[in-house]
Order: sequence, then C-alpha cells, then structure tokens
Amino acid sequence: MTQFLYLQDKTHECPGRAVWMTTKALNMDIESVSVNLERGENKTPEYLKMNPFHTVPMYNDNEFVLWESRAIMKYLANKSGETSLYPKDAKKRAVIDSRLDFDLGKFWPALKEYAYPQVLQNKPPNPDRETDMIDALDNLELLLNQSKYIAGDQMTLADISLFCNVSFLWMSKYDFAKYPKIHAWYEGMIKLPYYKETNQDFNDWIHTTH
Ligand SMILES: N[C@@H](CCC(=O)N[C@@H](CS)C(=O)NCC(=O)O)C(=O)O
Repeated sequence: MTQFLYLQDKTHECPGRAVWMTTKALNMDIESVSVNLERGENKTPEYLKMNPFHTVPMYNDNEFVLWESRAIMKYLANKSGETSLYPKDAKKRAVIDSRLDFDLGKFWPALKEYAYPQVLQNKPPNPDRETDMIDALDNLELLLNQSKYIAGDQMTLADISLFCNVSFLWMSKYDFAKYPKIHAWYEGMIKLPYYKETNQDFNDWIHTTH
C-alpha cells in the first residue's frame, strides 16, 4: 500500500496545510513528500506525469492521483470511513460542499489577489483588492453568526479549508477586530491537538521573513 502526499516544502502554504490537517483529523498516517517550488520540483517530468497542472498539494494513492486540496480532503474522508468531517447525509454534505465552493470560488481568489503573492514577496497587501477581501470576510462572519462552525454545529472539512486561508491573513497580522465570530472560531480552531504540528512551521516562517 503506497500513499504519498506531496506538500509544498517548508512553508506549507494554505491548501497543503488543509490537506495535512485533514489527515491528522482523520487519524491517517500518510507519508509526505516535500516539493520545493522555487527549485521547480513541481515541474520535473516525473511530477508532470502525475499532475500536468503542476500544483501542490497532490495525493497519490497507489497510482490513483488527485490534485485540488478540497477534492483530496473529501476523498480522504470518504476513504477513512470517518463520518463527522464529511457526513453522508445529503443535506449536511450539500451545505459543506456549498461552503467549500465559497472557499474555492470566493475566499481563496480574494485572498490570492489581496494578500497572497504580496505577503509571500514581503510586500504589504494590495489595497486595490481589499474590497473583495472584506466582502469574503463579511460572508464568513455571517456564516459564523448562524452556527458555531462554518457548516453547522460540528467541525467539518469546510472549517479546515477556510481556517488555512483565514490563518494566512491572521499570521500576516490582518486586523480581525471587526469580526468577533471569526475571531472566536479561529481561537477554537487553534486549540486542535494537531494545530501546532501542521501550522507552526508556516507561522514561524511568515513571522521570521515578514
Ligand atoms: N485550488 C488549488 C490551488 C493549488 C495551488 O495553486 N497551489 C500552489 C501553491 S499554494 C501551487 O501549486 N503553485 C505552483 C504552480 O501552480 O505551479 C488547491 O486547492 O489545491
């Protein structure tokens, strides 16, 4: 049985951390391979043969290869048989999918335009793109006004995926004073027993380089 999780080297950026946290939440022990993007390790012939889109994270389960973090997270939850993070009930699952689509279609693109490349290149977030970021954060605050977690009363894959994106802003010192619900939810998420193992490197890296 050979399973490998390909994660971005050292910094463990958002989607990779989300998949890694999911493996921990599911008690799955999967060997990880670190991929250094600066050295082009995601563009070697071997890597491109598995994933022609050259993205990380990527998961290889006995030659069954998947990329796109949310798809990997769902597959892992389905494979593990654990049902709280991604319940089988059609309505519960649909709500989680809706929140994950919000993350992929709105939150992550806003983050990517507002802060991602800038902060990674040691620059301040782009003020011209702040409106979209605020809109996405307002949406998230609204969801957390309705329930303790993003898709209801228990933690699901939607919390893990959005947490990793919110944490990018948090760790780059965004001011969350306007968002008391996000604040309380975030404080709860960092108490997860596997939080440090999966996030500390990124946290340290972003604080030492920025
Ligand atoms: N939507 C994808 C995003 C993956 C992605 O863009 N990853 C970046 C690192 S955070 C990457 O692989 N960049 C290198 C490249 O695209 O060549 C996911 O959630 O997995």
